[in-house]
Amino acid sequence: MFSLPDLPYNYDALAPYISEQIQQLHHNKHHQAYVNNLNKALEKYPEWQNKSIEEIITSLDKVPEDVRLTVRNNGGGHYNHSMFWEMMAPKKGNGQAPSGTLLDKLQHTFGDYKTFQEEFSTGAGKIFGSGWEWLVLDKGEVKLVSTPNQDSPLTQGMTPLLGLDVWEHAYYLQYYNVRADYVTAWWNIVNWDDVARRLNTAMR
Ligand code: MN3
Repeated sequence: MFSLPDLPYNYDALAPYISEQIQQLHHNKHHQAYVNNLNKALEKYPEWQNKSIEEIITSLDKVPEDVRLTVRNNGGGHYNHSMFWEMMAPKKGNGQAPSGTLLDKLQHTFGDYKTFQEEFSTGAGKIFGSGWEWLVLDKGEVKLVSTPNQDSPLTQGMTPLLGLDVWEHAYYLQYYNVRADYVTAWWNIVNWDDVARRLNTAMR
């Protein structure tokens, strides 16, 4: 059975960019609900309960049909949010920026870091309704993809390196309808060490 992972920092650690109130609700209510709904959906399928969430997300087509959509939405929600908490970190002194292999990859695809940031932000702004903007590793190169709802790039064989939740529950209490302000603020708390670690693991 799946359980809610602890946040790797305090609920107020990402303020002022993401408020404590949003973090409390997002983690304790929304993420917890995905975990609860996933466990409930798998209740009568014990052979699926012992699989890792990655195994489930990469083999949704084999999940029993009567719970497949529930597992796709709630398993995806659990997987995406478990990563999302790690992909953020309290802002350090002079901010953080990608370096090393990660920076090389970004420059190869986008030309420079600033262009990557602009294209990612534009992608996040264009998502209609609820979904995620992602930087992924696909066939050895980094690129941007958007997914609707709680779908994961992992299901399509790509490795998520950095993801931004643009569901209204992720920002509305603080930024109201202005998603662009949330996206701009979020860059301050991207955990580049975590992104680099995911890239290095995926390239092994
Ligand atoms: Mn969310």
